Amino acid sequence: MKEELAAIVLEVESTAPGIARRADFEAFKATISGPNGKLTAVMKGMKNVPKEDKPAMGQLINQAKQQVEAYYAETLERIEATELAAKLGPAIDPTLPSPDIGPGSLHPLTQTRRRMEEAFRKVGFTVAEGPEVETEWFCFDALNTPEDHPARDAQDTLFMPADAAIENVSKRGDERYILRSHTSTVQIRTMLKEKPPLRIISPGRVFRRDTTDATHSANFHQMEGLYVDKNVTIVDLKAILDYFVAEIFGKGSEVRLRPSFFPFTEPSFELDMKTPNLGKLSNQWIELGGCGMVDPNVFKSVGYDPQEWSGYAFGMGIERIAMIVHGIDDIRYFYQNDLRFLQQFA
Ligand code: FA5
Repeated sequence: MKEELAAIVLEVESTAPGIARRADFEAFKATISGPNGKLTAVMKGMKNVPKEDKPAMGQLINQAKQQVEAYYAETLERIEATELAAKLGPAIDPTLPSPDIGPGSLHPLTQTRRRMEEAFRKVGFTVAEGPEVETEWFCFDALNTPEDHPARDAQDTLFMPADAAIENVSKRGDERYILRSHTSTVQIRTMLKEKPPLRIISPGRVFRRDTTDATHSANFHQMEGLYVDKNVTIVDLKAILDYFVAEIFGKGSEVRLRPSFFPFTEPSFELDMKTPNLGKLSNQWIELGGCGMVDPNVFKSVGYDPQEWSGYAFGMGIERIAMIVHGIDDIRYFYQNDLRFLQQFA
């Protein structure tokens, strides 16, 4: 029996690697392990083995069975891999377009940002950029925001680790790096680089430790605006906001300027809009942005003479505007990358 078992294992070992088709494999397997197979016959012969030899023989049979089954598994795996390759055809070309997904389109936030940019470009504004990692000086000090202002609290602003080294973001002193909490930093970076008069907008991503809800996200987008010239007044600010609202939402949209406070503008306002039909946010005043006349201290921090220059600034939430334009009642849809949502804007 011992020799028989060794011969069976040898037969499987030498035959299995040469089998290429599943049917041939099944047929060969039947000659060994099927009801009339050679291994089955040896197993059946156990009943004739003397009682005292049974344990040793049983062990030998088990060993042979395990070896044979390992060859079966190896053979089957190889056959299945060949079958799969035949089904897939020649090697996949990753540069070919996917057959299932149609052409992409711009994200609704990008579309809204571009519409906003277009409206401001028409009246002479150019786009300025600034870094998303900022320093406390650009985000707060230069914007007349005192040391004890709540915005400087770690509860509201995301601070980088104390030893972070961001080589391409200039520092004024040894202040800490932060993720910018508003795009007003670009006002400062632009005024330090350029001489007045100025007329810029700056769209970009901002970060806050805000709790997410239907109208708030911890990571959203703003569009900053800054106009610096001689004799700029609130009338100019009101005129640009009215123009912008009419361009984006159409004439007759209901907006209001609500007195507010920002350290970097005086006086300051919030621009609110009465939402049209907007699901669970219908017919409510929703805040689009903050604005006001540039505070003389901001001009001083960038070396502009506040006696000579005046200006207005504003900062609007791009998500809020996209929500009203498209009738979206929850800001979270913008970040879920759900194709069913995104395809509506294709
Ligand atoms: C500011 O960030 C000021 N820098 C705006 C400003 C610029 C005022 C220039 C004066 C002059 P505020 O924190 O209110 O202000 O944010 C401005 C707008 O961003 C809000 O009106 C709102 O539309 C949007 N916004 C604020 N927080 C969130 C948030 N968590 N999620 C989505 N949008 C937000």
